[in-house]
Amino acid sequence: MDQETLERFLSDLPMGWVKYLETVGSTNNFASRWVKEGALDFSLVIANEQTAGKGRLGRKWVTLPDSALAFSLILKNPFPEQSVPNAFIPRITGLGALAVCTAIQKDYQLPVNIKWSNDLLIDGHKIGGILAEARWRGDELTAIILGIGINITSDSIPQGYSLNYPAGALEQYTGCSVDRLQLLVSVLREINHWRALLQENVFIDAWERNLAYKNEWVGVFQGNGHNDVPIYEGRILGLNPDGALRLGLWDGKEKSVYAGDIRIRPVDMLLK
Ligand code: BT5
Repeated sequence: MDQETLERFLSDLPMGWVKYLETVGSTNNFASRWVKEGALDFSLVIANEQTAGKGRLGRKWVTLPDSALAFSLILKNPFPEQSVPNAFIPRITGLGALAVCTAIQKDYQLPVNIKWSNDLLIDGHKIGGILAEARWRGDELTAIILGIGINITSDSIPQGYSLNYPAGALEQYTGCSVDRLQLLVSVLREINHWRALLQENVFIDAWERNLAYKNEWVGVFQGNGHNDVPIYEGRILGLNPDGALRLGLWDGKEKSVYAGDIRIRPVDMLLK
């Protein structure tokens, strides 16, 4: 990959600024500086390697060279309508996750799904993640940086590093090699498509249809991964319009969960 090839591949898309980097700390941090410099909507920074890739809550995202996709897209005025309740902002994480899902489903006919809220799974293995970061001026949402990492070849899977979930890579499931640029273009197309529908019910419906572990018993864990005790346990029912996860609890009540990590809770653990 290089700058010229990247620009050629993206020529049919409504791109703002576009930058290819051989190596960077974090593409999200690079994009954050761009926002301050006045970057245009749909500006993209992509890196072959990240040395300080970020997950949520200060966690690390590992991007090893030549083996993965790691990019950040700047969405200015992300919502089609001007004045948008803050409750809609989590939909941007859904936008990234849904776009990766639908791109991989269309291009490779693979059953990718979304482990709420931001993990991409194939066969129970995490092959990618989303990190959406909002930028504000006072009360005004100026931009959202949509960071996406996807493991492509098996070399992308971090070794000797304690992971919070079993990791996988796309090529382990495709049975053929994956062209990173082609996949990037597909994901950007899907983002462009779903973005126009962000405020519609059809968007939440599609996000919900692609949720992993629907109707299964799960635990919700909060904190940066060292907490063994779930704050809630229940059956995944679906999503609220604001992107919160709807859990059905033991007592028949329903709980909306706004943050946390999902893990499957074996029934014997639940009965303890
Ligand atoms: C995420 O966070 O999964 C968000 C990942 C977002 C990465 C993109 S890459 C482009 C952009 N620039 C950035 O700096 N970030 C974004 P979270 O759900 O908090 O998961 C983080 C956890 O995933 C870590 O604590 C590890 O356990 C695990 N992990 C790290 N690297 C991984 C990898 N390559 N494959 C699978 N799991 C990984």
